[in-house]
Amino acid sequence: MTATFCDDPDTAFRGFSQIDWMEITLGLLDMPVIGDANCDRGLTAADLAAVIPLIATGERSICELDDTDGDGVIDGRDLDNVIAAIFAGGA
Ligand SMILES: [Ca+2]
Ligand SMILES: [Ca+2]
Repeated sequence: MTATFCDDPDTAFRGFSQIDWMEITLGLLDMPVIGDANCDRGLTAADLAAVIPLIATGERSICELDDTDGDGVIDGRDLDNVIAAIFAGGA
């Protein structure tokens, strides 16, 4: 990889700022939502429907945001946490 530097600090600064803004915007869009069992980047009642089969089968969601307490197991505590988070957020 080759680094390219610009002699004009104003141009270099503007270009750098634009890149930073894009990275910040993309970063916000990609923020994980703990309890997002259906991996749609939101926390809604649909996550309840998604987490129940995971409890029954012992499988994990593709995005692995279903384990709300971080114990490595999807169980009733995760279901309770998803319910609490949905009601806390007013969903
Ligand atoms: Ca979701
Ligand atoms: Ca868990």
